[in-house]
Amino acid sequence: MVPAAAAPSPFPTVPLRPVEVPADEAEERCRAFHQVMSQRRTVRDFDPAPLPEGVVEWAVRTAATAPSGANVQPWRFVVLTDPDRKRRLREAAEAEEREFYGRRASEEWLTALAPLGTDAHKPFLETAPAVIVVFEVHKGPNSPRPYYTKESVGIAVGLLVAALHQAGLATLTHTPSPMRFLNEICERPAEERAAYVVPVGYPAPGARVPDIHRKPLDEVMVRL
Ligand code: IYR
Repeated sequence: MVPAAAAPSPFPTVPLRPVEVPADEAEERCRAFHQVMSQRRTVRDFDPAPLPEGVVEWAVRTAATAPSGANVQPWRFVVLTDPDRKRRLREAAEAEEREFYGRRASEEWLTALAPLGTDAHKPFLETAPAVIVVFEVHKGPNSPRPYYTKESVGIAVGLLVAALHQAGLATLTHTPSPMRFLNEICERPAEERAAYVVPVGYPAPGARVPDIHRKPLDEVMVRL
């Protein structure tokens, strides 16, 4: 049977403009992208050198191409470069982290973190030339109700990190908790809730990272 044609949408549509890649080049394109992304590492030791012109803007534009629930695009990216604001951010984040490492974290959690070498000191919040604070935008006087907010913002941050990485920049997805203090530092209204703090910069010369590895494909993919 011939499937019935879909009813025309009463809302405006435009032709899709697909990225055209010959099928016999698709695997190579995926492999090349994987090669670049497999070099991404979370970095905690930044060079204070400023970022090249335009990089943050293009990376945020890329992040904002992410799919989002009902196309609400419930994100806001606050780029902090001012040393005084970064210092305030570091002080407030370190106060939260002292609570976390000193009291709130379970032994199990601290054991899981041990190979990463993290502690309550967050000098990278000042040394990185830029810190992008990513907010979820909830319903407010000027913003509609979002849907699948965490999923949407998570995908956007993935694209942000990928865009910066392929431009040669290092990032760290830092998640202080709770994050309410960020509204004041970033001058954002109550309906915006910080979800990620992403220091960005070149890695410090000689920076080292934990000797940890990614799971092989057969541990992460199931084919049925
Ligand atoms: N937010 C803390 C703790 C922390 C938690 C996880 I899960 C990590 O993968 C890394 C750190 C901190 O930033 O130190």
